[in-house]
Amino acid sequence: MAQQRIPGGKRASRQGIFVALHGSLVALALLIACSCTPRTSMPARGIARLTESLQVDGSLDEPCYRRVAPVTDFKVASQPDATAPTTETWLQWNEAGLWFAYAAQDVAIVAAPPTGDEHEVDEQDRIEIFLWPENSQSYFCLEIAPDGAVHDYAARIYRQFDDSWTPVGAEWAARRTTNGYTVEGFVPAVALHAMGVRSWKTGTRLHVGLYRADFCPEAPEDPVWLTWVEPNLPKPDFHVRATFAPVMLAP
Ligand SMILES: [Ca+2]
Ligand SMILES: [Ca+2]
Repeated sequence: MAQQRIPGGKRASRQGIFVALHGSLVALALLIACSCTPRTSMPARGIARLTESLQVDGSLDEPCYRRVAPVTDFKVASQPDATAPTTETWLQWNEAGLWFAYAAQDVAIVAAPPTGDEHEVDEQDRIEIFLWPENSQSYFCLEIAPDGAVHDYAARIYRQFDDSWTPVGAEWAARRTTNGYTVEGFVPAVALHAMGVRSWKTGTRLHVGLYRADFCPEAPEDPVWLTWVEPNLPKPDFHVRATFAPVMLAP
């Protein structure tokens, strides 16, 4: 499998892992240091409290999407001079759980309806959200494509994947728009507790990775990988703790 597919899905080849491990001393140092939970040196970004009802239907027409500022500062992984395609991500919370949404501009969508093989998402445009609870050895990954195909899995450093994981009670929906696609999702508090989030209330901290893969039909082996936090690796790889950011549930 091509090394370009390293960041998201599980199909990292031995060759891909070899490339990541030998890319540079920086990469090696990062990987060796990745034995437990993420760094907390970065200031935690507040997750807004959701104050209205949301329908998880993929349509971002609720007022909160105009009121709450989305994350927009995505970077193209391992390409410091490249401009990322416009991507907006909203994170919100309430007692029920965590709510997330993406609006992705994409002029050439590569996607297919869901099938029984969640790894078909590996070759599709998709948004990705990874959740890493405090003091956890595991983190949890959702990858959602424009036509609703989903790959959900639990993971440990380094690239130990468990595809059997699924967040009980979670909801998500995706739809194509005039200039790309949107995804809306919800992870209930009971699923967050099952992941190891000990409390779900104002002040709770966790680590979040926000990503996107943008494929082009003409170059299916060479997607653009977007990340909220750029780990500055020689090749894109999102399964390292340096791509996670600390967040905190705001009052
Ligand atoms: Ca909605
Ligand atoms: Ca695309």
